[in-house]
Amino acid sequence: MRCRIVGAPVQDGAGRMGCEMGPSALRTAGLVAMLKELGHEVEDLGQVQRGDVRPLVHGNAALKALPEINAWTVAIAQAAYEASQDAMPIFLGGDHSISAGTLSGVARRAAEAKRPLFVLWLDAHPDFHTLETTASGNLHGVPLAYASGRPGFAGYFPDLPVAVEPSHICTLGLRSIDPAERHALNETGVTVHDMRAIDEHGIAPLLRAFIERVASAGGMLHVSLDVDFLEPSIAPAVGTTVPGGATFREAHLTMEMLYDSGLVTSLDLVELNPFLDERGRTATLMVDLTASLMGRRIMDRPTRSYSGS
Ligand code: DIR
Ligand code: MN
Ligand code: MN
Ligand code: MN
Repeated sequence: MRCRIVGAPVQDGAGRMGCEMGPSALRTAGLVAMLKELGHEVEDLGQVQRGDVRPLVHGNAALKALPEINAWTVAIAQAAYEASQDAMPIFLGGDHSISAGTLSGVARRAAEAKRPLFVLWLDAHPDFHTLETTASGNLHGVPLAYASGRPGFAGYFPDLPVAVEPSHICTLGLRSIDPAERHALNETGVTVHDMRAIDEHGIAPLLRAFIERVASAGGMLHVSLDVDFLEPSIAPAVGTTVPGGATFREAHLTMEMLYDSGLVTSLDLVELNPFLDERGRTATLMVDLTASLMGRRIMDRPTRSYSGS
């Protein structure tokens, strides 16, 4: 497969500094060499450059860095659209606000290809706040709401070329949801598998059911992997750790099943804050998980190929 690496060194969407070093840490942990070892053709496009910031004032006084995130989203959406032409883009965050741009760009690409876009959101949080409902004001808490066309972003975030259908979104690993997000998730019909569902059923049947839906719809699949999806004891380098996350094997199994599906057309690796790490162990784990998503196997398994690319 042809992969394009796109660095998006955004930190203004998180509550603290450090995520701008995320792309460097993922590259230092050997991302490009790993992809080449697995037989992929890799092009590293370097870092997205943020465009000009214009003043923006919103009624929610808690919002942080709205003009900056608006400008980043414009630039990342365009970069994502371009990088997804005849290749699988891998976006290196940066905090999760980058996904406002990556989803916008890949949704535009999918619409042009006349294929439905599905999104797998691997995260402790749903990031489903609007600009009105976020209490922290950290804009890494809004990208999924923006990309799925929830109201209230017009004039503050760039106009979405095409929204992701909420019924095509599956969140997996949730364990920290604010009341407004819980309400909106129930209303919009996003598929929600919280940690309790994973405990009760196991991760495999939940993920398999979603993969089957994507396959039968002939969909493209964007995977957005937030470091805090993982249990903090194995992935400490994230600003918003929440106990009780996916284990090492649950996370690798998720990635291995996604590889076997042949459906993944784009990937975000987000929220890595190398400043909080011990010797790069979280960056290394994120690269190893990407390896499982891109074909590293323990023993061989049958794979299917649905995607045209
Ligand atoms: C919380 C935390 N829901 C917020 N969100 C985080 O600030 O809106 N997202 N940490 O990644
Ligand atoms: Mn997130
Ligand atoms: Mn999160
Ligand atoms: Mn559908």
